[in-house]
Amino acid sequence: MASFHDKVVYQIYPKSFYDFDGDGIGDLRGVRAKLDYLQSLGIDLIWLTPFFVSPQRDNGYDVADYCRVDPRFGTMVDVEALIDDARDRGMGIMLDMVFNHTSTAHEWFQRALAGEKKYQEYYIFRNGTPDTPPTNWVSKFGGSAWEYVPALGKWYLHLFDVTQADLNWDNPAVREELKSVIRFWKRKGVQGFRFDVVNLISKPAQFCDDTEGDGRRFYTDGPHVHAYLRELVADTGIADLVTVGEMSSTTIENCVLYSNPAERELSMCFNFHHLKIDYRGGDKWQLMPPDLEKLKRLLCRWQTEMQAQNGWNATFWCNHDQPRIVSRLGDEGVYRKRSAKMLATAIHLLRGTPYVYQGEEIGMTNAHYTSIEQYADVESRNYYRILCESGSTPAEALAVLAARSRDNGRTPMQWSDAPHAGFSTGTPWLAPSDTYRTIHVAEACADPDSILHYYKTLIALRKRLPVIAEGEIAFYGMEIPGLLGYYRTLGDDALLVLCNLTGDTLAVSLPAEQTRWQVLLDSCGDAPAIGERLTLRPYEALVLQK
Ligand code: TEU
Repeated sequence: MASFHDKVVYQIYPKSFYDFDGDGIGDLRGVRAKLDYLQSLGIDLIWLTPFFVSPQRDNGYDVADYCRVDPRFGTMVDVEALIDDARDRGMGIMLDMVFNHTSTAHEWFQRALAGEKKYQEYYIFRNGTPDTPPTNWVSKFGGSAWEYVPALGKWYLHLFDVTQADLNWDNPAVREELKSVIRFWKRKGVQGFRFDVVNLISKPAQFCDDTEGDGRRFYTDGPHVHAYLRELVADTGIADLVTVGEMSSTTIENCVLYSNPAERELSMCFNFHHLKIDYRGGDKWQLMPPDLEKLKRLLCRWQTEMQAQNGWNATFWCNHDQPRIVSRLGDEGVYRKRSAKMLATAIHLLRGTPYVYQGEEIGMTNAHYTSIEQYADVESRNYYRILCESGSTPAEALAVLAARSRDNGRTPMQWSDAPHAGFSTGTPWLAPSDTYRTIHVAEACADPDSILHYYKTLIALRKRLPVIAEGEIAFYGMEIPGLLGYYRTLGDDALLVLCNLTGDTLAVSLPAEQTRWQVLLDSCGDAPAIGERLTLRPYEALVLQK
């Protein structure tokens, strides 16, 4: 049994988790202060998004020094204490390695700008004139993916913000530098690594215009990505740690290679296809109601094909880049609790390692901001301008941000109904969601029927029933609109998971044998009458056990 199949990972965005020193920015001591809470959830690993020295233009995903702690978040002593305290409670720390790019404030880039050839070769510079970028590629955050440096007469590539310069992985010296970073943190005792957009690290030998798209087809799952990952893992000795790659616009074929143990790359992959089901024409900035049947088809394909080829998925709905799942696929109103529990069931019982993102376990909602000044995210601010310039009214652009902004997932963790949601005694760097007076951890701890307690149940079940961690998956009732159904089986053990993804009742027919199975779990608290004709209530998840 692979060591990570029965694990559950909890993701923390330290900036928004808990502010210990009261400056409005969450910090490492804040995380330490909440370790008992995390332990009570039953999780195994804590993934911390970057807290390294950074200008914070992209909230730490613009790293200026991989081996130093940004003073906003604390000190190295705080990290070491956090690793120790977590270990004492049976939890490991997983760090976020942003190796596709560095901040332009990184010493390497600064030395490149100062003319040092060695460091220019750390990045992707191309000679040129100010009027013509080397290619027509588009940055993920809007605008050209190239920036001109007049003093050098060169352009540099940045797939993300202009202050996030892409590293040149074809240069062995770069790969050695990054291995040193891994070794440094491994020595501190971390238990795992998450690799940011790691399938974008290998760029093509020739750069040419993309006449069909934004350029991604040339660098996504690029030519040497598998070789580079194998080398990184082998040379740093992290094959036994838990490693997860964030894969942008990837394919199943590639994710099998990234995560099949025989390939010696990573433990598992995040992919985002199931979260693009409400992008009109594939465009995040064009709203559309979620296409639930497409969601089912995607989950079914990824689950069954990864299983067939011995790949392993990281399963998730939420992270710091995504709007909140109850707001997106569930219900913010009367069915909030029930829909959050149904969505949790759907994810936790799939084949893969589930990730819980801070606040998801209490059913936190979107931010509900109403003015552009409330947003902090560089992507949101860029796209607000782009949308307005391309004909949207400010009200229309704000409606898009309200649904799509990454800040929806970054509002302060709601600990209590105290001012600023109990997150900070200072003024939070980002305003809490307007829902914090009713949705918070203190309330969830006190309510035995809360979403929080349901998450604890799901996490505990994974430890108790090997069929969840190790069983096979097969989908059920794909033809029934609105039903996400699947079997999990391991030897004589079996589960049938039935999720009503809709806000309407749903009629489901069951095979005679399954009508005799026991009810293991129900997101409504009580179970419906089990028979060959079964009616699921709005957003009900029902789990039957053989
Ligand atoms: O995200 C990668 C990424 O592609 C996301 O930006 C995603 O495309 C976007 O949210 C959807 O619109 C990772 C990090 O998770 C993100 O926070 C960073 O901004 C990005 O890499 C750059 O490091």
